[in-house]
Amino acid sequence: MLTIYSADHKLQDGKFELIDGQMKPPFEKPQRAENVLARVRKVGLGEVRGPDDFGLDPVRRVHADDYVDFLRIAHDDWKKDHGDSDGLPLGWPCRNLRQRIPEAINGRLGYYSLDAGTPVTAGTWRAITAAANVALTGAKALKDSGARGVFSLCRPPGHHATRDQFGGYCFFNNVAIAAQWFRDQGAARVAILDVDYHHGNGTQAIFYDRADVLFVSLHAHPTQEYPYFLGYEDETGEGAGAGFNLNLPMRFGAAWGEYSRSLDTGLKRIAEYKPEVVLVSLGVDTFKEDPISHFKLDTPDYTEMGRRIAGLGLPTHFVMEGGYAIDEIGVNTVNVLTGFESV
Ligand code: OKP
Ligand code: ZN
Repeated sequence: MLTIYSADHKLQDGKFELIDGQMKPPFEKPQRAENVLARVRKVGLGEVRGPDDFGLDPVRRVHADDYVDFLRIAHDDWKKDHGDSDGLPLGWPCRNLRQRIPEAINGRLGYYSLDAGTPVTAGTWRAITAAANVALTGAKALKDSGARGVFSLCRPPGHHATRDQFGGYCFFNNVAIAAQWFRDQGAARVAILDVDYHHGNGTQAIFYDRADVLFVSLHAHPTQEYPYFLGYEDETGEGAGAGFNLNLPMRFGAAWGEYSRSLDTGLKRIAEYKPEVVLVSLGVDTFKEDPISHFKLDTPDYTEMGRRIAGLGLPTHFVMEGGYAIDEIGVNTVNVLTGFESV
C-alpha cells in the first residue's frame, strides 16, 4: 500500500497542553508520526511518497474562509501580544455570550476554538497545510491508481476540527477535506468510518445535513469522554442528511468483543449505502495501553479490524488520526493496513 507522508508535520511541536488541570508535555507529538513511518518501512508496506501542493481551494471547500485566514496569521498575532510562546485560548462565546469576532487575539482564539488543549505554534500553519496536502495526495493517488487502499499519514489529526473551529489537537479536518475532494471529482456517495477512540465531532458537523457523505463513528461515549457535547446515539443527521449519520458510542472498558460487534453494525450500514469510496479516520487510541483512553483493544485486534474493513470490497483511503501509546502506535496502525491487504 502506498503511504503519503510529509516531514513538515514536525513543525507542530507544542511545548505544553492543558489537560486535567495541568500543563503537560503534549501527548500529540511528532514522534507519533515518526514511529508510524518507521513501522511502515519495517514491514515493507510499500512506497512512501511526499505530498503534492493542492493549494487552499480544497481546504476552503470544507472550512470557512475567515477561519482559514485566521489560522494563517494566528501565531504571528499571538506573538505581537504575548511573545514567542504557544497560543492558547482561555475563554469562549458560550451560552449567554454573543457570537462575534473580537479584535484581540485572545478573543479570536476563543471564537475559533473548542478547547484549550490545542496549542497554536509558530509551525502550526505549515504543519496543517502539509497534513491537508497529505490527505489530498492520498485521495488523488487512490482515484488515479485504482489501488484498493492508500494510507495518508496525516499529523496533526483532523476529525475534531469543524468548519470554523480548532480543538482536540486538530486544525484542518483532513478526512473531511479528502471526502469533499472525492465528491468534487465526481464520486456520488462517499462514506467515512471513524474508528478513533474519540468522537469525530468535526466531521459529523461538517456533513450533518448532507446525504452525499455518510458518517459512521465508533467511539467512547461522550457522556464519559471528550468531546462530551456531541457523539450521542440520537444524532442521526438533519434535513437532507437525516439518516446519514450513525454514532456507535461505547462505555469505558470496551474490548474487541463489543467493539467488533459495533464495527460490524457500522460496516453493514456503509455497505447498504453503496459508496464509491470509503475513508477511514484511523485512530489507534482504542488501544488498551493508550495513556488518555479507556478502551481495551489489543495489537492483533487491529489486524482483524483491517480485514473486516476490507470485507466491504471498496476503494479505501486510510487517514491517520489519534493514538498516543507511542511505543505501539506503529504496529497497531500498520496492522490495520496489513490486515486490510491480507484479504
Ligand atoms: C484527539 B484525537 C482527556 C483530554 C482530552 C483532547 C483529546 C483529543 C484527542 N482527558 N483532550 O481524537 O485522538
Ligand atoms: Zn482520538
